[in-house]
Amino acid sequence: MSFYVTTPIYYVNAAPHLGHAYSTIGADILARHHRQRGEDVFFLTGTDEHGEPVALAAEKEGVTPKELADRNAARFEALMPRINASNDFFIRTSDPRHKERVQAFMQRVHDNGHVYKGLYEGWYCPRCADFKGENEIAEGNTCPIHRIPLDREEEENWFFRLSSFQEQLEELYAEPGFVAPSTRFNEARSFITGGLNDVSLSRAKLTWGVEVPWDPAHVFYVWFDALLNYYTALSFGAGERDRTAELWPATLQILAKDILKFHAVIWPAMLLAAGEALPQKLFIHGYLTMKSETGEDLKMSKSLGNVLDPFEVMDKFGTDALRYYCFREVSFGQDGAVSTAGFESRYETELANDYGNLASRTIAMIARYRDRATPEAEADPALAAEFEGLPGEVVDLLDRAEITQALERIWQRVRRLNRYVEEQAPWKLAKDPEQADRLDTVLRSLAEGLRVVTVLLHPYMPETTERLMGALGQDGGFAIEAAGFGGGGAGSVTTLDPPLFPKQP
Ligand code: ME8
Repeated sequence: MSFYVTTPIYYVNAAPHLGHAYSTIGADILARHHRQRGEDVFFLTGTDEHGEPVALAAEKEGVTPKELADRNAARFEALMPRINASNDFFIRTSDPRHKERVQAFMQRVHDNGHVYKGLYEGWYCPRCADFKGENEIAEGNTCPIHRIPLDREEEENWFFRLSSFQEQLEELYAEPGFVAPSTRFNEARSFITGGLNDVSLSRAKLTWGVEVPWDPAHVFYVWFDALLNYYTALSFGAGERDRTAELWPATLQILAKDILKFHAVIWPAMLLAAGEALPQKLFIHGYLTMKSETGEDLKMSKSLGNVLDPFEVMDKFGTDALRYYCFREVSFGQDGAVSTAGFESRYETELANDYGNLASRTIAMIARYRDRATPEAEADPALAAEFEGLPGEVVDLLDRAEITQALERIWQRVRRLNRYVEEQAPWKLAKDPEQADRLDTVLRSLAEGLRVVTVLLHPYMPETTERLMGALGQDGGFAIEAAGFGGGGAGSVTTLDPPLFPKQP
């Protein structure tokens, strides 16, 4: 079984920020989870390098678009190992292999009769690289996302006959499924039921892009080139051979709501126009927001300047803490505010106290009372009952990309284990030789519970969980089958030094 997951490809007009890390970590958590299930996973991310957003930013900095793209693509590429993203490939749309595939694909769309030449006139946002419909224009002809004046554009373009896919797209949206969560599904469907107009496919004023093969005076409008990355990458980025036939269509495409229209409407229409299968599902997450200078919660974005630097956060708290925080604080699928104070508070109360302390205490008690050897005793059936069905719940939730809800279920058990320590008070049992068997049971149960949550937390916090698994002396690995309570061995523990989440000075 294969699982092909993608993130948007990010514009190289500036350096990466936490919003980009967020989508990528979300996709990574799912990729790692599906690897735990033994599936053939392919995880793609990369950079979107053509078009006006990049050309304009380069002009402003006095460099060529290629120079700017090289500089910033390197930053995005460096972000991936830094956030522990396990992407199988990093695509850059300036890659000649991508460009060649875009031309071949679009030639097919052309030959199938879905393009024509026409005159475009309308309002255009150079930052979105998007022509705005009448209902997408903010006061004073400004862009509602970037809050900059829109340009009035008039040019001769090649058009894509989007309108001719009206019926097929209505069918796609007849039943929920293609887009999640349901609010986004409804929004996507309303774009379609509102009636589709043909869209520009090329630009004659720009040179920074992929040449239109049947009219080299034009380059493709950047979105056509960009969306195709999901498809082209499989032919040259998935190993020695072309793996398109095995991996296409994508299982899951992750993106934020800012680019819903392109992915939910234009993208399936392009695929239909070329006779290709559609992705199985698009999951649309919300925005990470941050307080602006005026105290408003605004979408974190390069142009608004209210960004949290993921590198700084990771330097201070570690990569796993960032990964955890993002998906704990902001429910995947909704908007949510992040802040340094919120981050520090979760680090302290949840990572250092709930999980880190549980690990340190459990290991310390096994070391002290049982000379480092986890007792062979059977685990407590009452505690086992509370873990019953947990792996299945997590699998079901992650099948629906409910990353935050799955984390919450796991964390409920982390908290349960802490209460178990308090209830059982092993330090009291240790004082009474008649309670030796009970102490064995309690210590074994704690080690086992900790092992189970650690297997399930592995996709969220890969480094921490590996370290803890080593310290527990467990070698059962991270396969999802290992998440059954009672399946662990009687490992020999090692003290965690430093602790998993050291207290911050
Ligand atoms: O739109 N909160 O690139 P982009 C959450 N190149 N996610 C955020 C975010 C925030 N504040 N800010 C950015 C583009 N993102 C196009 C995409 S795809 C074929 C082409 C994430 O650099 C989120 O995934 O503006 C969003 O959809 C994406 O970055 C936009 O990145």
